[in-house]
Amino acid sequence: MEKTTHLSPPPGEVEDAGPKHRVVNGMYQPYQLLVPGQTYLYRVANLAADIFYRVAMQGGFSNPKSNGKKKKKKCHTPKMTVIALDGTLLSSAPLEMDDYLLGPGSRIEFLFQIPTAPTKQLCGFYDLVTKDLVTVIGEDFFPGVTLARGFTDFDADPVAPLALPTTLPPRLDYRTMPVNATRTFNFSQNEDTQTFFINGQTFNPNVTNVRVPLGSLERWYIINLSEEKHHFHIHQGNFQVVSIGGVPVPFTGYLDSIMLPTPVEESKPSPGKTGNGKKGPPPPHAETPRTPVVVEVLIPFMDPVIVGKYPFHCHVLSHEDNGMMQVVEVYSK
Ligand SMILES: [Cu+2]
Repeated sequence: MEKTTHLSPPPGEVEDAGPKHRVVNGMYQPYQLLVPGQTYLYRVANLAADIFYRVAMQGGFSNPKSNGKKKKKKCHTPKMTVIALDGTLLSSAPLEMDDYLLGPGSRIEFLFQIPTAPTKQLCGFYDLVTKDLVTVIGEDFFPGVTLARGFTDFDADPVAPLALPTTLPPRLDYRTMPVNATRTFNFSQNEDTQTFFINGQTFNPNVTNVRVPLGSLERWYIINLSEEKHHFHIHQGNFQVVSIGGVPVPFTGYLDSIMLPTPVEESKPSPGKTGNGKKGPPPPHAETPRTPVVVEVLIPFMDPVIVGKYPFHCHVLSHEDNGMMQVVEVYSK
């Protein structure tokens, strides 16, 4: 943000529990003026300890010069052209996104281009926002808010829009390589004691949980057994997401953190049918079962600089600090 201001948060918005005001670069709703036709690169990092963002761009209000003369028309908000996630360029091509779930520690870099004529498509502002988000089934609800503002400078001379990139250097797809080991990690928690576990254990800095010979490619199945979102993060490198809930994920690049979805509520059994084809009572069931979602990743332990011990953990800090962390050691063969 080039031009910023400090604004007092509106009174009455501070909650005792839950997220407080979201600040960007330490400021509440900083703003900048945006030139029609100009391309902007936004680098957004979630540096919060324990909240999630669903970031998006959102435009509003058509040309204010038409105020009072015509009805406001819906203006056009371009998509985010994402070029990097978690500090790493995507593979082969940018991705166009409407929004992106940014867990603690996650980063996104995207290009955003302000439209030019026809003026009716220009918005009066293009804000960086976070959309409504639920992180605990039935509980923690983070309402959407504006994070940073961008006001269209209608007095500026428009610039000719640059052509946005359509290609990026290709990256290695690890699915083409042999896997040396497969491991499973269950993330769970005890609601009563607010203790958090990986494979039933809390963090012990004196224990090395995983030992990996340098040069290995490992397949990790990471499973969230609790009713709260967790956010897996590993130090010293990144990984490729292969599937989520058994559904293959196309290769678009690497991450170093990923949200672990809460178990999926299975669809309720459909009402049984009686012999005459009419709906009968539903089949008996005690509780609606939930199926854990398996997140499958491939992790390369190949760079000699990572030899040594380092952690992987949930990036929600209150979870990590209350047990949800383990130590991996990469050793030279
Ligand atoms: Cu967590």
